[in-house]
Amino acid sequence: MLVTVDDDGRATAVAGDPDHPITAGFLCGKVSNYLDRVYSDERVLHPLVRRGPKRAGAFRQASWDEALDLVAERLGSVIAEHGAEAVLPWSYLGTMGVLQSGIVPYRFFNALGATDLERTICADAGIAGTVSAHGVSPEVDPERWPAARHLLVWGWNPMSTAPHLWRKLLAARRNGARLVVVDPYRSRTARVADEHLRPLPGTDAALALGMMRAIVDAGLQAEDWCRAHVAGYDDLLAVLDAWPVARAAAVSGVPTADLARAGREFAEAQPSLLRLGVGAQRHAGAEVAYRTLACLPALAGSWRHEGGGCSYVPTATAGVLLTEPLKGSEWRPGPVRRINMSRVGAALTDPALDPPVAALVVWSGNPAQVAPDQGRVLAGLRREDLFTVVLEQVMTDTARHADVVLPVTTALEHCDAHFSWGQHYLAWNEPAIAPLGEARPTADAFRALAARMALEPREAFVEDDDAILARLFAGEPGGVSLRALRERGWMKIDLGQAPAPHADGGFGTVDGRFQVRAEWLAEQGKDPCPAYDPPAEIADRALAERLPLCLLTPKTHLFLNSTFADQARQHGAQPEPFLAIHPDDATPRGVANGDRVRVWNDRGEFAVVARVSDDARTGVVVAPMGWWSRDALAGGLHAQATTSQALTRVASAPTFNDNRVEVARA
Ligand SMILES: Nc1nc2c(c(=O)[nH]1)N[C@H]1C(S)=C(S)[C@@H](COP(=O)(O)OP(=O)(O)OC[C@H]3O[C@@H](n4cnc5c(=O)[nH]c(N)nc54)[C@H](O)[C@@H]3O)O[C@H]1N2
Ligand SMILES: Nc1nc2c(c(=O)[nH]1)N[C@H]1C(S)=C(S)[C@@H](COP(=O)(O)OP(=O)(O)OC[C@H]3O[C@@H](n4cnc5c(=O)[nH]c(N)nc54)[C@H](O)[C@@H]3O)O[C@H]1N2
Ligand SMILES: [Mo]
Repeated sequence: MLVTVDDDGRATAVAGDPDHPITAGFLCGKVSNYLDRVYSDERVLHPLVRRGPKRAGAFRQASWDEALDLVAERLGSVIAEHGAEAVLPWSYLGTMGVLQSGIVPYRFFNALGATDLERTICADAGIAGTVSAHGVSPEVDPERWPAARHLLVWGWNPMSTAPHLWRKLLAARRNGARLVVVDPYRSRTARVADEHLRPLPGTDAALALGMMRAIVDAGLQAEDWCRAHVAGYDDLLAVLDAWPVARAAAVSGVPTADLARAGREFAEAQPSLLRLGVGAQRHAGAEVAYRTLACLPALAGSWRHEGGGCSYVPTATAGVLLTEPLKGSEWRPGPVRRINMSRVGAALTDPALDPPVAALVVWSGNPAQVAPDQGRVLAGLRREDLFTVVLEQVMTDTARHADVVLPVTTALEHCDAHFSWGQHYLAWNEPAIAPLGEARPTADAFRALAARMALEPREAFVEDDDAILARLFAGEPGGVSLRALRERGWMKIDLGQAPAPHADGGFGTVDGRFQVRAEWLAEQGKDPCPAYDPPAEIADRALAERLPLCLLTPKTHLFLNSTFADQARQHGAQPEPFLAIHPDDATPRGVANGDRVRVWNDRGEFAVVARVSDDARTGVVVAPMGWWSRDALAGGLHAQATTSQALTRVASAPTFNDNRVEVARA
């Protein structure tokens, strides 16, 4: 992003860097008006201290000194009473900057000996599955995607959620590639695809097994390549024996002929690319599902060709900045307990938890909207005996429940280095303007707090951004030097990845071969082979009697999770949450388009406006996420009030889309 700053030091424009090979001069609908955020009336520009009960959300302005003293004193008394594990940090990637989100805040909690947060809310179940099969890999570089001739987009809505990568897919389409989307919902991407397969949620592994069986039935598997580069190839063939196409069709709800044709086309139309999103890994069996899905491009031999193979989160390039050694886990006084971030609702309300969570510190995240089982999360945040500190740019629903809000800078006001979720570049974040009001970079706020609490080792909190970055980049990770990154603003990570990185194997696994079997699971007595590991609630027939509909809560087009939902342009274009419901499900319930409906299950309920159309699949309703409590029709609650805190069977990740509900006219 390029920022124009006037002589008075005010930013006047933001634009995409035209030279950047991915951005190519274009900013997405979320950040193209980033200045509206920087200069928003909603910015928190001074420390705030709560007045009155938590529900009231009333605050008074305080000085940094007063706020820091208060936090230091309250955290100190929590630790004196319950021990440091009574302090729970909660954060995700509100910024992906390694300084603000990662290194410095982590130092603070490690030095305290606080509870360790297990951060798996996003893509982890799928990563566990794909890494088991590929090892750590750069996967298929998006800059190679235009060479692909067949695009299989699975549980991913890039037109909304990755508009820059979408343009690489469009380039492939201009070159003649066919686009097939696998998604129960007609997302924006599905709407413009050549073909749209609509499985029941959580049945993707069954669908993939059927597609692979169709490939083998037609003799289209890449036999020689698989014999050379796939460990456990015979195990895969044995699994497929049990998956006739008709069985896969019955489980997934995708018609037999469509399923079989999609499988054959993926093998025939080379180079073929499977690109996974996060959507299909939000159910109990998700790790197994992504491990099984990864077998499809291997069986088809897609990896032989430039632009062919499997892509998800390119772990080798995303992981090139080794922040772990700089986070100071060795300063912990001993082993600390772990709490999964998707179970924050339980952690804040479980009376048996010992020690209890007596203090919560949130940065770079908004658990009041993004964590499952919203009713429990809010009940926890409303505990008057919970001391909550939130470091934020704006008054989110989480911040409104804080005891102390510390104002932090936006990306225009601080320095950082960013990794990428989906492409191979590192980005430098040069501060363009001075911090607004009394806002401080998140890292500096934690440094100040550590000084107030006299945390050891002192040097860890004296070390400035430049010194930390110098250490992080000392070995020029991925061939990137800090000096070059700073000068240019962005640098491609070079891990020596070839145009077709795994054409001759070279996977990041023990023997360099693609691994059909997950030996790490076999050691735990679990089935190591590709399989259909069913979702929990979706596959529960007894529950389906009472709660017949599956609810999906994907991303919206113009918000970034809950970020930007407060901004006039984005909110104006997406003013209210909705529930997409198929006419076959709406009609028997007397629900017409535009009706207000009530959606509930045993965890909670919310009210929303129905959009009746076949954008939703029969049996599946869809309520995209991200709106704030003030946009809710009742009780400040959204679809998140119904989502489950249950985790995936392997990899301890959330199961947002493994969720049964019932709907009625309100
Ligand atoms: N505009 C916008 N962009 C974003 C974000 C945002 O909130 N808004 N968030 C960012 C983040 S944090 C992430 S992780 C990425 C995620 O980006 P995506 O991976 O695109 O995330 P989702 O929209 O959650 O899910 C994609 C699709 O999966 C479908 N889906 C749900 N359940 C299933 C299933 O069981 N099987 C199959 N096959 N499909 C299913 C949904 O209907 C949805 O259309 O986007 C990033 N970019
Ligand atoms: N139902 C349902 N729930 C979901 C998902 C879903 O698909 N469905 N998706 C999940 C996924 S993939 C993800 S990644 C999570 C996202 O969960 P979060 O990361 O909690 O999501 P955001 O709503 O984007 O909140 C980020 C916050 O960080 C703040 N922030 C930005 N920059 C900075 C900074 O420099 N310092 C500090 N201190 N704060 C900053 C922003 O103002 C914003 O309020 O949500 C998950 N929740
Ligand atoms: Mo995410």
